[in-house]
This record gives sequence, structure tokens and C-alpha cells, in this order.
Amino acid sequence: MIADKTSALERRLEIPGRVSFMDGSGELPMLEIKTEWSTAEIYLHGAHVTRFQKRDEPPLLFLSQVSRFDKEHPIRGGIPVIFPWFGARAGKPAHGFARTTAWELKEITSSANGSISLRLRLPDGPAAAGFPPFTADYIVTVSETLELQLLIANASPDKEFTFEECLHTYFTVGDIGAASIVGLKGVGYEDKVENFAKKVETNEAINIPSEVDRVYFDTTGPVEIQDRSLQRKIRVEKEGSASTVVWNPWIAKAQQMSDFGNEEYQKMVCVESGNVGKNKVTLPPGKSSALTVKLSSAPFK
Ligand code: TA6
Repeated sequence: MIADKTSALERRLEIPGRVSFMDGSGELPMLEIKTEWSTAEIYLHGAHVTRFQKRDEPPLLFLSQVSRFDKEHPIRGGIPVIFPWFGARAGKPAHGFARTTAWELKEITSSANGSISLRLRLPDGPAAAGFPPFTADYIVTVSETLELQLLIANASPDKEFTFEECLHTYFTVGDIGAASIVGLKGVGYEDKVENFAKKVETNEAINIPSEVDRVYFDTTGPVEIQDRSLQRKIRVEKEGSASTVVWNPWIAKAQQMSDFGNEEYQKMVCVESGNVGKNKVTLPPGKSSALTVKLSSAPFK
């Protein structure tokens, strides 16, 4: 039952009718946030936003129907928080430990403009061994848009802190064959599907006709997902981020992933905002960084 898993502090943070604690899937603690425009769901496990849905719109975020919901595994879909490394790392879990750690809820703010903000903190733990002391806070603001801010501070008096970070967002599309990504023309990228071959994007509108797994570097501009099937465009604006990752596993990879449905590749695309690879962050002692992403949507014909 949720009662025994929710601390008195967390209970005190609830806002009747707007922010409620409940048992999510797998009995993992989850917060449901309701605003006049939208509903959102966030798990303490991985500080993972799994749902953002505006009134009269399909969900903005894709969540796999066969995702695992347990303390050991990341949730498949929504917005995994990738930190302090991106991708594979020898002897370590892929994409860091933040997405499989239970974050602490520190604060809930209800603003006069009707938005709700949550601040969560990544607790210290053995997984962080080998890194200088740091703090990682995540602020999620729900309104007509969804805003996310990952704040990293190097608490070391004398050591640099180098890390990668990425908000690995899974977006819903009506039909991957009728969706395009705009905003990356002329940007250099590494194509993981072709053994990290270095390329430059030549397309104004990127279509997804097969497996796509690309890291675009040195790009700070907005990206738009144009969905002709749902007649919706999703805008990804960001600050403090120099990398954009575009991913769709397509058929073969979908079949290899036990927590992803074989046909689900048709209904999602990841457009991720972060600082990875050559864009990784190095913070001097005592310094901090902010990765900010704002997600919005509008009709698209
Ligand atoms: O962000 C793209 C990517 O790095 C892909 O290479 C693919 O592995 C994807 O992330 C999912 O990774 P995961 O560890 O969640 O299965």
C-alpha cells in the first residue's frame, strides 16, 4: 500500500485535487499532477515522468505497454533521466544510475499562474563511488507545457566533475511513417547504426524509414516533431544542452527489447536533449550547470 511507502513529509506536500501520491505500476510510488491544462505522472523511481497529456490531446509522451516497473530496471518510455554517463560503460549499467535510483521529493510549488513544480534530489549512494561529491536536482514544471530542469553542482573543493546528461524523451506519434523531425539541417552527427560514422544532416525534414540512432553535436536550437497523422507538432526547446539524440529502434531492435512491444516502434520517436560524447560537461570545483528543456505542442496541418 502507498501509505507505508510515503513519508510524512511527502504526504504533507500533497495538494488536494492537484498533486496526489498513489501506487503506480509495480506499486512504485507515483505522483499524479493535475493542472487546468494538463495531467502528468511522475515516479520517484528515476524521477521518471511517464505521462504528460494536455486536455483534448493524445499523450505527448510514449510509454511502452510492456515496460517494467520495478526497482531494478529503467521504465521504458516517458522521460528517462540519463546521468552521469550516456550509453554503454564497461561493467556498469547503460545510461547511468539516475534512472534506476529512487529520487527524493524535496518540494512542491503551486504558482499563481496555475503551474505546479516539483523538485527532486538524487540521493547519495554507492553507485556514485568514483565521482567527486555532487548534487543532482531535477525540477519538473507542469502547465500548458512541460518544463524540465536538471541541475548539477560539483560539491568538491578541489576536483573537476566530468559527466554526461540527457533527457531521453519518448514522444508519441500517430504513425512513424507520417512524422518528420525539423531543426537539425547542417548539424554534424554520429550514426550509431553505421558504426558511429560521422556525417552532416542534409535534410530539412528528417523522416524515419528504418532504425535511426544518431547523436547530433554542437546543436543548441529547437527541434520540432511534425506529426501529419495526429495533426500535431511538438516543439522541443532547450538551454544548456549541446547534443540532440534521435532514436527509433525499428523492427529488429524492437523484437530484441523485452520491455518494448514488437509494433510499438510505429508509435514513438525519441528526441533527446543533453550533453553527451564530445559535448560532455566538465564542472570546475564549486560550479554548477543547468540543462533545461521545454516541451510544447500545437495543431499541425
Ligand atoms: O538514446 C539512444 C540510445 O542510446 C540507443 O542507442 C538505444 O540503446 C536507446 O538509447 C535505449 O537504451 P536503453 O538502455 O534504454 O535500452
